[in-house]
Amino acid sequence: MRRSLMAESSTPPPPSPEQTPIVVPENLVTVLRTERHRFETMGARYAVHASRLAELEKRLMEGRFHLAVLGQVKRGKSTLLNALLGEDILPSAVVPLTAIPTFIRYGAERTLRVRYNDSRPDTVVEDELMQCSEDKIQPASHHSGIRWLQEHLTLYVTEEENPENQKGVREVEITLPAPILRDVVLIDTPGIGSVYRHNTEGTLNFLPQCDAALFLVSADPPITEVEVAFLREIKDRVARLFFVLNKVDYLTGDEKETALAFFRTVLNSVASIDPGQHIFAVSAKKGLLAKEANDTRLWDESGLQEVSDHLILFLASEKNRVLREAIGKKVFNVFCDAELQTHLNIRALELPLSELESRLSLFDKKIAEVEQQRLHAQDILLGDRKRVYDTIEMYVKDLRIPLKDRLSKIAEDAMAASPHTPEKAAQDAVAGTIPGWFEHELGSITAMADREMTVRLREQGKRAETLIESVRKGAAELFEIPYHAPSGEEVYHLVRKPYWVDHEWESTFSPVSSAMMERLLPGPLRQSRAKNRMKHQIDILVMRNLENLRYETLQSIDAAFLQYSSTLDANLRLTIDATHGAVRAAMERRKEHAGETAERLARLYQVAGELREVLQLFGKAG
Ligand SMILES: Nc1nc2c(ncn2[C@@H]2O[C@H](COP(=O)(O)OP(=O)(O)O)[C@@H](O)[C@H]2O)c(=O)[nH]1
Ligand SMILES: [Mg+2]
Repeated sequence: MRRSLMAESSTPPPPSPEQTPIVVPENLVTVLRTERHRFETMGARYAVHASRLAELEKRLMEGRFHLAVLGQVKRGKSTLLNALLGEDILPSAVVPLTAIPTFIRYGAERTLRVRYNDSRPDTVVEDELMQCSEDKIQPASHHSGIRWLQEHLTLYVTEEENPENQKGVREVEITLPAPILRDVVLIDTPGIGSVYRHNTEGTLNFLPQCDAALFLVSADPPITEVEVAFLREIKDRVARLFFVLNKVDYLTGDEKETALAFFRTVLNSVASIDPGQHIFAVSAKKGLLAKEANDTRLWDESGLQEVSDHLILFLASEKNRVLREAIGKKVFNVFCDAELQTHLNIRALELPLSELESRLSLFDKKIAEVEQQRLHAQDILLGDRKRVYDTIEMYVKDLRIPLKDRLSKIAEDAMAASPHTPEKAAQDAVAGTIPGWFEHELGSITAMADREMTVRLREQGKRAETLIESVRKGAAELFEIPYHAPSGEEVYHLVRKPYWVDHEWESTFSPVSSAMMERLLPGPLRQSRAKNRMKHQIDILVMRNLENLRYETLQSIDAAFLQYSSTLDANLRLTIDATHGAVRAAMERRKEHAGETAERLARLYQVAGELREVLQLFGKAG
């Protein structure tokens, strides 16, 4: 499975009227890390909370805003990224490979990771030079460290060092300690408008997975037709577009204004795009020089400050905020669970034994009911999956006839145009059409599957959250514990890490047995045989490729459903374990080691106090 769909729920229950919303602390990552370490020292019962926090931290990092930089080759994409990063790390003035994006993420160290198309393990390169000199970074070693990483990168992403991607690279990821990466994952993409239509389609399918894209043209030459055609295609596929006119250092002040106005006009009139405030004129080259020379005047001149301010402002106000809020709520839930568990533990040590036993048996009943409801929810989910499946199957089935007709028409036209080599001409025409057509369909079908799943999984998320909540609430009521219901409006999203897919669609006819006898046939008969043969070949190609399309899509739907339902199940289990499991375990232990009870109680009170403080960080007095 190459395309990864990942669903996640973050659906707290509906807020009750007396609830005040939580405040996600500014330093969420620090809180996450500190508390995770604390849970790790608190014994086996708190290990699960530690691992939930670790998981959330990972998601917070992975879920960061993805910004792709697009444009034709040589417009200055890599130079612009280098300038924003403040390091000359991406190779510039090279021919990039058509299907390999470079992801640039935050990391304390400079590293390079290469992922392959097959199951080969990733190649990981760590910048030893930088690491061993970390305590005393000298300019010389700093620069050689960067160059060293750039040289390695060149080995994988350039046509020159890796012609036609012989190394089978799927994507490259580098990590750097550049400040801008704290908010965003930057993606250097190969150039658009290549001669191969399906490579452009690859870019188009990649875009919906990104949160925004920055489209770069250069002042010299002005925007081209290929760029305009590409803009028309992308404008509805990416959530937010920024426009940058690069290389304005070639122009005088007046010329720059004229070029910018021209860019605006073209966007408006030819591509029907109103760039509004999201358009800039820069010199990436100056920007990079400025960063390297630490020259603030030159940096201002380069125009890049405006771009980075604009990006950061935008990032701060949209997805990152939503993600932080969603993760913040989950983190808050972990603390609520830990607190509930601690209080339940205290009650299990304080209540008279007989009382404890009778309440626990009521709790057993409650859990049995929840178990029933869980099974019911799973049935609903299976039904949902089937409905999404059916939609896809139907869609793919309906593609067959029109596609066959279209390819036949293309083949017939080609045959008519080349009477001397009709079969070869038909074959080439069909082969030239298939990859682009299927990449495009894959894009549409994936978008459709995403929409279908989002609706259904959202409902499922609500059901699961209600169940979890009923366990927590049931426990709190049974054992008379003050209780924080996690607050906040529902947040649900289908999370997908951008993924560049370079499919292999079958596009050539299978070899025809050399028809020696056929040459003896009269002309018209020969032609009609050739035509039939071609129709048959088209049938086969359509069938096989549609089957691949169908299989690929259903696989990713399956993976998403499986991932989603196992996450929900795991969450419910964790809650049951943190409540019912905790009380039962505490009771057993109390019976076996009556002597330790006082000491354990003291420790639990201390933990409860600590957790109260953490909950206060979220604006909850407890
Ligand atoms: N004059 C000038 N040249 C630039 C500027 N930005 C990039 N270049 C040059 O344009 C060429 C292509 O740049 P590169 O970043 O590799 O473009 P990419 O193919 O879009 O990644 C290189 O020779 C750069 O030095 C700029 O702002 N001004
Ligand atoms: Mg480049």
